[in-house]
Parts: sequence; C-alpha cells; structure tokens
Amino acid sequence: MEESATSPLNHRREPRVGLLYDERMCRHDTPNGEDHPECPQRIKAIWHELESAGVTQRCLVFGAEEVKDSYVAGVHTGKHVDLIRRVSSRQFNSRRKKIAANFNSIYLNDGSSESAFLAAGGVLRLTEKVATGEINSGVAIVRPPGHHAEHDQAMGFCLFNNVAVAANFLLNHRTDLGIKKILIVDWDVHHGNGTQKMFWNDSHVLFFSVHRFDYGGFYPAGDDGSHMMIGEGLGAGFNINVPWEHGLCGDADYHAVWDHILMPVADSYNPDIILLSGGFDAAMGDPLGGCCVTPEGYSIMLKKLMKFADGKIMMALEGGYNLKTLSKSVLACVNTLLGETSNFEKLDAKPFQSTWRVICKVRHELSPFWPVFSEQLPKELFVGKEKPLIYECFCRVAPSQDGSSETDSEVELIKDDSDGLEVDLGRSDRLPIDDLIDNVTSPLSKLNIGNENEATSLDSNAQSCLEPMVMADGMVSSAQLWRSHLSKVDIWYGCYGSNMWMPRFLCYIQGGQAEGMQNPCRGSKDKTPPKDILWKMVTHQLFFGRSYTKTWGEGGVAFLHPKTNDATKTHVCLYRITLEQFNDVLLQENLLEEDPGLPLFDLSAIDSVVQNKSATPLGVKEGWYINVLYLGNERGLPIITMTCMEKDAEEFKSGQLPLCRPSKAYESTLVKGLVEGKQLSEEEAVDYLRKATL
Ligand code: Q9C
Ligand code: ZN
Repeated sequence: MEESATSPLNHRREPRVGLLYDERMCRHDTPNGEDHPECPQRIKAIWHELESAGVTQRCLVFGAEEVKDSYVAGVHTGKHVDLIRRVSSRQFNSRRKKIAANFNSIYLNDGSSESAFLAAGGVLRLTEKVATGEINSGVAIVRPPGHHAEHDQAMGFCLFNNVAVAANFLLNHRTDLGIKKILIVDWDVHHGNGTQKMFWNDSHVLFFSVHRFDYGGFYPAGDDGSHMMIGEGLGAGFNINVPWEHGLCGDADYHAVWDHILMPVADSYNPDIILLSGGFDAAMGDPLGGCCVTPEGYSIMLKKLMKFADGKIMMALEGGYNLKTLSKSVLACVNTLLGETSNFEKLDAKPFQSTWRVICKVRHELSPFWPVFSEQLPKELFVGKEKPLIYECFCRVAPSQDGSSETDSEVELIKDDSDGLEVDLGRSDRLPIDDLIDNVTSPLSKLNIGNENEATSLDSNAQSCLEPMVMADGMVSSAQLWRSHLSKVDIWYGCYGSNMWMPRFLCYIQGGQAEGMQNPCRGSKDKTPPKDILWKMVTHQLFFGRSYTKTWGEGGVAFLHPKTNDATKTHVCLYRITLEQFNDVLLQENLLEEDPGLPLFDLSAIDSVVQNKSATPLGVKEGWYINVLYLGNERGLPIITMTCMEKDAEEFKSGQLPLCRPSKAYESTLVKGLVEGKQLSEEEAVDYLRKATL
C-alpha cells in the first residue's frame, strides 16, 4: 500500500531525537586567544545551522550537566580526573601552560575543566536517555572532543574520553538496563587510540575505527591504528581498525567499508546500543583530514547503522574543523535520525584500489573471530570498480576538456591551511563537493593513464589485494609496504641542473659516480631506469647558489625559483620514474643518509603538491632541495621537481645566502645534459647558463 506523507491517517510520528547543547562548553579555549582549529565556534556553528534549518524544534533539546568524578574514574585514573578538575582553578594559573605542554596537542584555560566535565556529562546523560528509551537516538554537540584521551592523559584536543565514559557507565552503573553489547563506531578521521585502549580486553565493547593511517604517519602516529590491532584476551576480535593508506578517501571508500566490514560485523554482533564517535574531520574541505566525505555520505553511513540496536544511536561530536562542512554534516545526521528519507545518488562511484586492499586485509585479520569475513569477496566487486589514487590527484586540477596533456588550469581549490586555522571554502554556499564533482567526474575517462601502465592495471590490483597478508606471519615492515605501493605510481621528475645529463641522473637510480662527480651515489632501491624522457620549458627562473658541494666541490649549484615568472623560461628534462624512486632521489639530493622506513613523499604529498603547487616532504626540515614543486602534468602524470624553499630564494636575493657560479665540472655536466638532450648547441648552452641569474 502506498503511504502518503501528507495523509493524517497514515501520519507516522517522528522518532524522538535528543540534542544536547550547552554554551558553557565554549569556555574551553586557547589561553591567550590564539587561533586553534578546535575552537568554540565549532559547536556554535553547528547549533546555528540546526536552528536555521528548524530541526531543533523537532528534537528534544537538553543542556549539559557536569559528570560525577566517579563516572569518569571508570575509564580514567583518579589522578587524571583530579588534574582536569583543578587545572582551571586560580591556583593553577601559572602552571597551566606547562601542564598543557606536557600533553600531546592540548591547550588549557580557565574554562577547560568545566567544559570537560560538561562534555563527558552531556554524552553520558544523552546516552542514558537513549538506553532507557526516553529518546530513540541522540546527538551530543560537545567539546572538547574525547576519543584521543587515554586513561591517564589528555591528548589530541581531548581531555576526557566522553564516549568511553558513557559506555563504561552503561556497562557498570546501569546494569539494570541489561546492556551487554555496545558497538562504538568512530568515523573521526583520526584513530580513536584512547577508546581502543580502554576497551582493549573487553568483549562487551566492540570498537570500530576507520581513519587515515598513512602507514603510521598520520596523527596519532604509530602502530596503534593498524589493522593488526584486534584486541587481546576476552577482547580479541572486538577491536577493528580500518586504516586508510592516504588522504582523499570519500563517500565511496567509506561506503565500501560499511558494506563489507562494518555492516556484516554489526549484524553478527547484534549490539544493544551504538555509540558513535562522530568526528567530521573526514569531511570534504576539512583542514586537518584531507578526506572527502560529503554530508550525504555521512547521512548514508548513519542510516545504515540505524538498522541495528533498534535504532538506539547516540552520536557524540569528536573532531571536525571546517565550520561549514562540520555544521552541514551534523545537520544531515540529525535529519537522518529524524527519519528523513532521500535517495541520494551515488556521488562518487568508485573506491580507490587501496580501499579494496585495506578491506581485504581487515577482513582477513578478523576472520578467525567473525566467520562472515571468511567468505571471499567476489572479484567482480572490485575489478573495474576502483580507481588509482593518481586519477583523483589529476582530476583536482581539471585537465582541459579536449584531454590534451598540456594542462595546468587554475581551478578554485580548497585551501589547506596546514595549521588548520582558517579554511576558505570559496564561493557563497557551494560546498567543495560541487567543485569536485564539476572538475572530477568528467575528465576521468579522458585520462588514459593506467592503461599502458601495468602498475595500475586492474589485474594486478585483484592479485595484490591479499598480498600483504600472505607475507604477514606477524608484521610486514612498513618500509616494504610503502615501497610496494609507491612503486606502482609513476611521476615525471623534472631536472634543470646536473641531472639533465642522463649518466649523472642514473647515479641516483642505479648508483655510481659519473664523470665530474667527487663521490659515488648509492642509487635507488629500485634500479629500473626511467621509463621515458622528454624535455619541456617551464616559467621559473634558474639560478646558481651556495658555494661548495660534496659532489662538485667549489662553486654553486642550480636552483629553480619556486615562484613562476612568466618572463623567464627554463629547460627541464623530465624522467618518468616511480614515486618510490623519487623518494630515493629526494633522500640523496638532500644528503639524507638512511632509509627513513616511511616515505618522505607519499601519495597525499603528491595530492598536496598538485593542489598547492609546492609541498615539503614529511618530517624533513633541512636540506637544500626539500621544496617539491608541481610543474603541471604530462600525459596524465604529474611533473614534480625539487628546489630550495621560497625563503631561501629570498635570502639568495638579499645576499644572506651566496649566489655563486658553478664549478667547471658542474657547468660542463649541465652543458652535456642540454647538448646530448638535443636542446641546445654547446655555445647556446654555455650562453644559456651564463644568463641564468636570480
Ligand atoms: N604535529 C581530533 O580530531 N594534530 N583530534 C597535531 C602535531 C592533532 C585531532 C599535529 C590532531 C588532533 C579530536
Ligand atoms: Zn579527528
């Protein structure tokens, strides 16, 4: 029978949705008014969005009350509870900054205590109301967030672990409610390390976290968020981590994880209630997350969870630092809990190749505990339904409509302020997704990368899906992992100095010492020579600076001014190499001795360099050539080069750093490069180099 929404007879009552909000939680702020992404405006913006949309009137609204110390002490040490209780008092005025500095990524002021106790108390109260059935579901708009806080310490903007306090409360203080199985879903872009540790041995709490991992390089860095962390003792199998290998994950990636990991396991576990650590820093445009989940994407994930536990869901705010996408996403979630049904079109049809790989790894790791994971995923599921990451990088700079390679169009991009202080979302009310859809979807088919490149071919993906597991009797070294992944991505490495001469460049790949060099190179781990070479002119100034190098002795070496300057053209020789090889060149070019175990320049760095035109490698602060520039793309692959930092260029200009002609050996290497590369005659080359000045 058809149901008419307007028919009073069939009118179904809306679910009772509780909202918890209390302005007092805005008092937690930086001590001297410094900007910080975890700011009071976050919850104000959400509340304003909900009010404007008229949904607060359709919900039951609650204020917060401070949690009792004894409830917090269920998951935190007494010492930590006491510290947070007292740290905002006057007696701590002089010590507060120092205490905050003892924690990782924490600030404290005179409003922090109250906010922390209100946030935990608010989440606890709302959870209790859902558990008793007073409300069907709830959204607690609280701060500070909680999921990084560990039993004895504040961390990652979190003072108390709000969700953990609430879960512990249900299990140990409201046994009368008969809640024995709690599912905690943590979709904040960061791993919920605190929550994981608190329920590590506990089978009454199934902790599920999907987060950026980047081989252990993403906050909170280390192994805690790896898929191998499955819990111990009675809790073995009740901890599930889905670690993204890189940024840019979006709706399709999250939905694939929902369909092939979270839904099957939730079905088997059959939780009594779901607590959602609802961080929205995986949202498109978030300054910290670098992922691309849309409000509709969140809404679909939530809707899927509502099938379990009789719809008893309590969502607590965790991260989320782009005020606009944060508030739009929370609104989408509240609407979903209110029963809004809309058929969202699939916004982003394909998960990344890496997503299928991660899904396979997680299912394999957990299959001893969840029989449903023992079924092999049908190959048809992902073959042809995945995209290599590099596609996405390119779509962000929108290749021209005719598909020609010479494109570097200026698309309005989401500004990524690395400190996450301010985000410019661009025009009016357009969400970043709009830009992405405009710029991403159509050019995909026009890029023919991957077809001839076996590294990105579909077959190799299907095979490699389980590859890391096969090797893993315990651990796969992260070095092997990143190498195997980055060896599958090609880039053009643009050379404007001695590397223009092929025998010299090959030293970086194959090892050795070409004519004129005073020291040998160790080469790359992958000694495969460049797959292709071509030349190009770029609009950056070439100049020579510094006065001595280990390789060439006395004299300056080549730099490219980081800024474009349409008046000058510089010859660049492009070598098609893998991103793994590029990492090895980067190490050698900056005289970094050891293999760092992690890639200095990974897929998200490529994304960042494509978006921002330049990027510096992970964790490297010093080195003459640590500024990686994006010089456009060629045949669908990014052209990157490395040069000095912009501030170095200024120092060269002002004379603080020496500008210096190259040595004879160095100059003749450059000339050979240009001549053998058939770019210039010898005379022209000499003249060209003489004219290169800053
Ligand atoms: N290099 C939440 O989203 N980043 N916390 C510190 C230091 C800390 C995020 C970077 C990110 C914490 C709740
Ligand atoms: Zn977060």
